[in-house]
Parts: sequence; C-alpha cells; structure tokens
Amino acid sequence: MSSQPVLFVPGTKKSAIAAAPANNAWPVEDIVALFDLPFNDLLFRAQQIHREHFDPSEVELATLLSIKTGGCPEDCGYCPQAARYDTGVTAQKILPLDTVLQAAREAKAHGATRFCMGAAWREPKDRDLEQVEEMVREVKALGLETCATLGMLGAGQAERLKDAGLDYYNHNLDTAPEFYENIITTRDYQNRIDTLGRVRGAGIKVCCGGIVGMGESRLQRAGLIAQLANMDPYPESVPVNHLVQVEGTPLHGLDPLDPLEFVRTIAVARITMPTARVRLSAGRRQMGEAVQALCFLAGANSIFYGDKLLTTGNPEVEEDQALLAKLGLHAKHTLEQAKCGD
Ligand code: SAM
Ligand code: DTB
Ligand code: SF4
Repeated sequence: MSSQPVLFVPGTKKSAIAAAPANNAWPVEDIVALFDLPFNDLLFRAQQIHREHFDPSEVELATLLSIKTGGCPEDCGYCPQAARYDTGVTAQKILPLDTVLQAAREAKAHGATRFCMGAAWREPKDRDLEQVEEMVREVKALGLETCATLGMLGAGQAERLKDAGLDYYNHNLDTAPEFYENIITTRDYQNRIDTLGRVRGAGIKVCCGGIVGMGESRLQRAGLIAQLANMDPYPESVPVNHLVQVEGTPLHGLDPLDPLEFVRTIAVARITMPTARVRLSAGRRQMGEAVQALCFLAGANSIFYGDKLLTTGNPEVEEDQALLAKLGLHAKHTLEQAKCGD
C-alpha cells in the first residue's frame, strides 16, 4: 500500500489528520473523524489521494443488465425485485444468450469497458450457473471486462465463474453490521462475508460496497466503510449506492439523505481505499449534475452507464456523455485501445 500524506488541517482532530496505519486497519473512530472534517478539507484530502493513484479525469463506464429480473425470495428492504413487495416488477425468466450479447455489443459501442450481469437470486442453482458461464465467456470474447452479481455463492461456484473468464463479482455488504438486521433478515452478514471469501479465493476481483440513505446514522455509514476498508485486501471496486426509493418497498418514504453527506461518503471511501475504483452507483438520476460533479471531485471514478440500472432508471447515455464533456472527464479506454497504447 502506498504511503498517504499527513496533512495539517487546523482545528481538526489529530486522528483525522494522521496517515492511515501501515496495515490499512481503519478503526471506526478514525473513519468518523474523516466524516467530521470540514467539507473542503475532506474533499481536498480525497482529491489528493485520488491523484496519487489515478488519472483524475478518467471515469470507468460500466453497463448493467438484469439477466434475471424479479421474483426474488429475499426480503432486502430496499429492493424492488423482492417477490414479497408489491412494486410492479414482474418476475421473468433468465434472458437468452443472444439478448445479453446484443446488450453487451451496444454497451461497448457506447464506450463501456465493463459489463455487469445481475440476477435476482438468493443464490444461483448449478443449472443457472451454466447459462451464466456461457454469457461470461461470450461477453469476455467481445473485449469487455465481465462482472456478475448473482447472490450468495456455494462451494465451487466461484471457481466455475473464474474459469469462464469472470473478472469481478459484485456482492455488497450493504450497510454496517449493527444496522443490517433493520434491512434484511433472510440472510446474515456472515453469509455475505463467506461469499466474498469464495470470490477472493477463486482469484476473482471483488466488487463490494453498500447503500447509503437507508435511515442509518453517520456512525453506521462509517461502520460500513470500516468493514470494507479493513478487508485484507480491500475490494478492487467499491459501489456506493444512494438508495433509490421504490414504492412498495419498506424503505419507501424515508427522509432523503443530505446530498453533501453522500459526497462525504464517497470521499471517505476514496481516502480509506486509495487504489479501489469508487463507483458512483444507484441514485445518479435523482442527484443532479452538481452533486455528481462533487462526487467526482471526492474521488468517484466509475459509473453505471446506460439508461437503466437493473429495474430503475439511470441518466440517458447522451446526458452522461454531455456531463463528462462539461466536466472535462474522459472514459477509461477499452482493452483494445489500452493494448494499442491509444
Ligand atoms: N440478488 C443479488 C444480490 O442481492 O446480491 C444481486 C442483485 S442486487 C439487486 C445488487 C445490489 O443492488 C444490492 O446488493 C444493493 O446494494 C443494490 N440495490 C438494490 N436495490 C437498490 C435500491 N433500490 N437502491 C440502491 N441500491 C440498490
Ligand atoms: C450495485 O452495487 N449497484 C447496482 C449493481 N451493484 C448491481 C444495482 C443497483 C440497483 C438499483 C435498483 C434497481 O435498478 O433495481
Ligand atoms: Fe433479491 Fe438481491 Fe433484491 Fe435482495 S437485493 S431482494 S437478494 S435481488
């Protein structure tokens, strides 16, 4: 892990200005102290760390596709795809390979470098996995990075995905352990950590983050970041989702989170996980351009790109292209461009 600068920030607590411990262990109090920094100091520090590890004008574009929508047996309180909530999402069968490949080709043509396939499963059955393996092989052959989010994985399943060419597996911790039971009761935190261990063990890169704006406290937001930052190693990719409130789900109607607190969460993720891709994920459509611009300043360098997330809306492709151009940001190169040194 590279060293981090020790900044002198007048009037801030000592713990907030200390460099990260060499073993990257982040006590939750130190993370709270980052959240508590004056906004400009926090963003300055995040931007400085961001620049040490990344081209500050580069953003990764990842396109999502729901390959199996709705009818999920789990009770995640935020999720429109849980069968038990009346959200208007109808259960569908797994998409045919051709449909997935068509979406992947379009994503690539629009400039995406990563293609993420999501399924509303508690866990994949072995026969489902065969179909996903085929999708991964074919999407990878198009020259895209591949990512899948299929729920919990059992023994041997991560290895099968790795053999098919999967680059990333997305499995979120979602929130702090102490808030978790308020949101999900059908699987526990340890189940998630076990799946992440299987993904890591198979040599697949870990994409793991959470959702903010679910009624958690700042301490609990810090608790989520502590769980992520203290993984050894921490995830290569960290999606920070802003809750998209969907009518029919138990979390619909909550007071929305202050947008600047969302920006702080991005900055804290950047500082505590300097080399991770911090992904500005769900909720961008509701955020507006100014808040997104602050998120990029705070160190976000990946977005979901395409007019749909899984079941809810995302900014239109043209809107995103205009925003990136306005901010002077450019898309991460495709694998071919990178190979040509373009
Ligand atoms: N079923 C699999 C699972 O739960 O791991 C994969 C799909 S699931 C929809 C992927 C992630 O999307 C969830 O872990 C959650 O973090 C995020 N998500 C789902 N609904 C959301 C919402 N309404 N707002 C923000 N993020 C959401
Ligand atoms: C992640 O952390 N966020 C994405 C992706 N991983 C799979 C999903 C967001 C889903 C938002 C609600 C929906 O569109 O259904
Ligand atoms: Fe099912 Fe995943 Fe939605 Fe939870 S988040 S209800 S597991 S699709």
